[in-house]
Amino acid sequence: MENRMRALLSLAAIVACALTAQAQDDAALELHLDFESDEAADVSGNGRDGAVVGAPTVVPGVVGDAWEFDGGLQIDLNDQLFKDPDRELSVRVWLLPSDLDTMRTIYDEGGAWTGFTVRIMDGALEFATVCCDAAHPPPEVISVDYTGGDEWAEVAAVFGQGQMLLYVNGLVVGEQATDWAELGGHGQAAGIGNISPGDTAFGGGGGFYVGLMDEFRVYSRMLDAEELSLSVDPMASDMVTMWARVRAATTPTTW
Ligand SMILES: [Ca+2]
Ligand SMILES: [Ca+2]
Repeated sequence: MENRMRALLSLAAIVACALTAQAQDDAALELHLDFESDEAADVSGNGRDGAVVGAPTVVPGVVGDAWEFDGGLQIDLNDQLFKDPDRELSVRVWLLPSDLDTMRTIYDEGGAWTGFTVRIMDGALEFATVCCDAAHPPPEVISVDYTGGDEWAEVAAVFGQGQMLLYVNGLVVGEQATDWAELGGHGQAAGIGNISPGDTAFGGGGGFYVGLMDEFRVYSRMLDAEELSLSVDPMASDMVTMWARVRAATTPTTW
């Protein structure tokens, strides 16, 4: 029995190592704020540290620590990446909002000509993209009821190939086709917890997010449901994925 427990622990360690290696090897991971200190340090390896406006409170989170956003806190992301065209763009973040009323901006990149914005609006979780016209064309919007509840949830907004998808805990909660295949370059960079300067993909301004936030990541590719489900139910799904990889690597032809 003891041996079996030891073997299981070893296996868990192998899976954890494989996942860590996989995450670090993801060339499309452009930004990762883990909120382990009171600085918006980018731990993706790309050096895109954010500029903190306000004073975060560091609290226990989903992975290590998280930040409490008090309604006067935001992170400005000024790297050129956040102004460049986006053929594919995904953001994922763990949220535990404490205020779902009015407008609570989670992520805003670009603006009302060309942009990508995720927010809470009067009890709904909303995701908008717009492109690429100075006449401010109508955005494409996904809006779903969001109760928030008392538990952390991982929200992901995915854009690419003329498609938008909104996920909560690895499940698609909204889908929308777009007329634009990509988001063009934009003068406004990005912000977390409120808008980047100017306006949003929804067309108007923004508002401060209130509540907890952890593990904010930006990718230059479309995340899929399977990988998003891993962080919600890691052992179950990872074991399947892990075994599939092992078998694929060790089995020369068919099985
Ligand atoms: Ca963390
Ligand atoms: Ca903006």
